[in-house]
Amino acid sequence: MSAESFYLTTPIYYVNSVPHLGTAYTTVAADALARYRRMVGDDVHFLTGLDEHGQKVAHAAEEAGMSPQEWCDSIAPRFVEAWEMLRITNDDFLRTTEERHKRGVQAFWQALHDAGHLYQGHYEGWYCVPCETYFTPDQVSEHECPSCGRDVEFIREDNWFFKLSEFAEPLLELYETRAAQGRPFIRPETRANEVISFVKSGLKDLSISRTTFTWGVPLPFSEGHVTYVWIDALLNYITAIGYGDPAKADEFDHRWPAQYHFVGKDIIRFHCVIWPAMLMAAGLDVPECVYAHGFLMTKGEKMSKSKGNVQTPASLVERFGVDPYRYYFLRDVRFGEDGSISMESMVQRYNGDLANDWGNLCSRLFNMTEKYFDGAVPEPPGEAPTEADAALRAFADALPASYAEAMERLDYGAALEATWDLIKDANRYIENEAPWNLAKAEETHGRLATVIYNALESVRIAALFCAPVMPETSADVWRRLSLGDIHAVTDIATAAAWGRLPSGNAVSKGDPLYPRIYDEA
Ligand code: ME8
Repeated sequence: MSAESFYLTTPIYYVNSVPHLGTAYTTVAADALARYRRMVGDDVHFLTGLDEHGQKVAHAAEEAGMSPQEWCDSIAPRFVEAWEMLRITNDDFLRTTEERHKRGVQAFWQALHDAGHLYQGHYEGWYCVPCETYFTPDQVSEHECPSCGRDVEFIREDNWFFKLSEFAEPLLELYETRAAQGRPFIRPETRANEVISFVKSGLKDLSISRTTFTWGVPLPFSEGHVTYVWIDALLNYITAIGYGDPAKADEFDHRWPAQYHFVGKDIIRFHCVIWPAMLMAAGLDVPECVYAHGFLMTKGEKMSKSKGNVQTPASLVERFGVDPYRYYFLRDVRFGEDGSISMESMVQRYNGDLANDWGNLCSRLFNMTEKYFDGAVPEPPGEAPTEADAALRAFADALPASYAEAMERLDYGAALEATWDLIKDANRYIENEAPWNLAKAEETHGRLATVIYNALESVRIAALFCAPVMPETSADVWRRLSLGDIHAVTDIATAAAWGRLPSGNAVSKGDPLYPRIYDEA
């Protein structure tokens, strides 16, 4: 295993409902990064999965008249299907009801128990089941959850507690040192302030077990206690790669710590406070970065299951296709910030960026190659490049570095914009060079070959950089140019070097990549 390990994760989603645009958003973003990192040669491990324990899931099962396990088994395939539909290339899919996970959770809490990080105590306070979160009396007014607004329950239980309060200083030091080293633990950095002030305000010890229901992983050292769902769920990031299994010690050492945990900003405290404290207590490294993106909003409101304003990814994929779906969310919403989504802007992006710019470039070029060169990539005669040739090539040459830099910042929008600079210049180039005029006279045929070659070469390179976000159409473009499997590329910068498109390759026209959508609403 010589390549660099690149381990990234999404949250594991609750199975109280089926996949929706919000959960798909995080998953698609992580997938685009995973695909890109494979294309730069990293040894990528991309994990997603399901959070199947806790009261919320138990309630959903009860309402459906099923056992919790039956309920989970009925919902899990919906996630698997949705991720397949969205061409998600996760390397693993963890369900917290799997033995490998339960074993790891028990090993972890046994270790913390043995090391003296836990004690038994009495918990009295509020609990929000939809958020699976404890709240103190001063955080709650009128029985309303301060996070989601729904009713909270008052619970009194004899529980086990984790001495979270002892980790305030080490956590603050972690945030500070990492920021000073230029590799912040919490990104985007604007979100760090919220976490820092929360930790500075003082941390309370955390109740880590529940005794009033049974749908969870039993604590190995105390009968009648199941682990609190969040501290069960967070552990998925290490149980999936072999924590707690001596036979997988090498895999664990190779993969951990993770490069990225992708999460939404709603669950930042769990990931930036509780999780690193748990890891520190166990003597394990903390992840490189927790990246908390913003919310997708529709008509000014957070899109959420509880607000009932969620749409299924399938309905949009049916209308637009899978690549345009992926493109829209990563191009139109600035990753890290909240973003409004609407059908209107999706149609606009589709018709403008995809049908007009990218799809049209491919169609007209493939057509002209067929018409003027019998459907084969022409051999350019090797004349000195004109200013326009040089300008087009400059866009292509600049792309690998600007794309890499944008992806380092997880600025998918900027990465796509850099790709569009090349696509737009290729369109401009064709307009200005007017191959249809060059085709009229014998003496301009050499120039015609150069122009078509350069434009096709731009298409080949643009498809490479579209591939992490739009895997299907990029692979299709490469197939039409008789090139190999775009998904097998492991050195994108070398693959993107100008002039690698072989002359003589058959070019097939095919159908338009993105047929225009006329109904604008
Ligand atoms: O919180 N916009 O699971 P969950 C953007 N099981 N992203 C959204 C979104 C929106 N409107 N709505 C949801 C859980 N998400 C726990 C996680 S991890 C150890 C346990 C995404 O099913 C976003 O990533 O409620 C958010 O953090 C996540 O779905 C919450 O998923």
